[in-house]
Amino acid sequence: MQDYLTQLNWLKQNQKLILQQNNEPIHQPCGLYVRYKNPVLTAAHTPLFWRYDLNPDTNPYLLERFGINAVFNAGAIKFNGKYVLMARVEGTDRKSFFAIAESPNGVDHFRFWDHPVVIPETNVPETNMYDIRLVAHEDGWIYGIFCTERRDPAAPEGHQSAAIAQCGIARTKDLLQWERLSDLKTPSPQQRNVVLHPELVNGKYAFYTRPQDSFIDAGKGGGIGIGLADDITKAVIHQEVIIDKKIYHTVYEAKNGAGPAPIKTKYGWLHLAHGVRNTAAGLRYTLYVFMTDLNDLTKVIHKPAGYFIAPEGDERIGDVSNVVFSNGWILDDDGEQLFIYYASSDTRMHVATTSLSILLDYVLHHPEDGYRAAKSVMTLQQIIENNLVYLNEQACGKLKAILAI
Ligand code: M1P
Repeated sequence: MQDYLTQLNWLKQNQKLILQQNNEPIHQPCGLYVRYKNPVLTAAHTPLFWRYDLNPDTNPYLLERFGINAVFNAGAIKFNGKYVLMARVEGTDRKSFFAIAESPNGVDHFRFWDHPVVIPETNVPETNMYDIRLVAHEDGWIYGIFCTERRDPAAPEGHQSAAIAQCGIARTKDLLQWERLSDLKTPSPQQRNVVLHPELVNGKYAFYTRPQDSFIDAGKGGGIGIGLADDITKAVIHQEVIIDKKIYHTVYEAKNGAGPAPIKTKYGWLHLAHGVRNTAAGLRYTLYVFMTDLNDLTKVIHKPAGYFIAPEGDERIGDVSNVVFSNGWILDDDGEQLFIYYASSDTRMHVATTSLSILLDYVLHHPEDGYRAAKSVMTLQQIIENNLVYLNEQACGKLKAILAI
């Protein structure tokens, strides 16, 4: 019994250190956002009473009975004044489920609620569910749009990783009780990274989609699409229009996918997405930003070149290395402070903070991709030329002095 208590105390103290640590901002040279020193959620944040049978009679060695492998790809929402993440919690058995953690300030002290979220199954139960987007829709419901995955029934016995991914839909008013609706039907054999637009479009529900040919490869499909469904309870999209396609030699050449639901601004709808490119070391996932027209959701009106957030330092390493992925952000009640929640390498959750003003400046003014090296050089030459003219003709002495150091 003494050993049991010593071990339990050690576990408790270790977790306390993680749960109570304050986060520290790390300013970034790009100026676009601030990263933070510590991840906001990890497997170690999950309650001990999830992982251990705490009864010494039935677990005399205090062994973990339910291992948690990773906590990542969280949907996000501000709810009852708290910053809420609905994370993909992956057990050591590889199955994912959703669990909610909340923080008083959005950057640290995230604590899991006592119970995981129970999402009812459909009559064809999925094997796995993940990557939920939380969308406070204008119809008054909070929707959870997630990936639902089942083994491909047509796959031969020897092929045990062939899966079919589709979009699951559930809704709630309190984040506690969830009503499961029919899975989204689209013309595509596979769907992942589906996101619900927060407003009705001509009285219909608009979904951002990511049609693809097979489970991993986008194939001839791919790109971020959009489609309309008449009825959210039995949502069917008959036609998908690709609004942001994959393009050769970009950070989204292999595939891409919508991130959280877009944010409405006076200039357009602001989108965060992930783009995937091929490298000799495997796929590399980064995040990028674009804006669509307020009156025509199919029209991309601004798109900075390249990535907005890429994996850095420890973020590069994990179960699926060289990945950042985001399916949750929170624009605070002041309409300005923005919390971007992103996962690194399918292992842990981080936050980056910025303001809507900065993000708008970025999306409106950052140079667009010219798709050729020569165009990049022209863009750079223009920046240099503008700077030289400014420094020679208008810049004040103090600015010149700083640059001279
Ligand atoms: O492993 C990286 C990501 O891979 C998938 O994203 P996509 O469908 O764009 O390839 C998702 O399974 C995601 O969960 C995962 O983080």
